Amino acid sequence: MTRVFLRIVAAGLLSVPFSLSSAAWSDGPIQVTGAFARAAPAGGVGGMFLTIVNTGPADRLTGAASSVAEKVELHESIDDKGVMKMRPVAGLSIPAGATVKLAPGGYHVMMMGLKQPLAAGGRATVTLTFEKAGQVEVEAEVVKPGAGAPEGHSMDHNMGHGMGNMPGMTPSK
Ligand SMILES: [Cu+2]
Repeated sequence: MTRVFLRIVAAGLLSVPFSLSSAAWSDGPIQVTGAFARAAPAGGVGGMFLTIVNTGPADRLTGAASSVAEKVELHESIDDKGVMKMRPVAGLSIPAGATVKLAPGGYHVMMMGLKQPLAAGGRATVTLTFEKAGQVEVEAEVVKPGAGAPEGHSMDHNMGHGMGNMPGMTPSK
């Protein structure tokens, strides 16, 4: 009796640090930080940007979904002879131990057919799907249209969709 009881207490104590140290988004090897989305009207499209930190084996981001949008796609912004365009990508590889940034001018999560406006100061939630890590929920802060990351995060560039010249743009891989 006593031994069993002690074992249960020990298990309880051991589980506490784990639950405390798990990040807000995921307790797996994939962590998402610095997520922000740009304000957009209902019916429109909204871009979301974030940083994926992979402490585990190589993985692949294969899709995204959100209750605030009809459809969510993974997009890549490309500079087509000086004109910024974007195109859907099937997935994004997340190498083992890598940090992958989805930032303005590069990859992003595109929320299409917004069911409600994304208002600056609000929040938007998407669920990312990874091949190995499964689903990771991300809550993003909504910033003004065309804005970069909220204060406290540093971003190299601050370009939106449909903007022309992007000197020194480096695709985020
Ligand atoms: Cu896009």
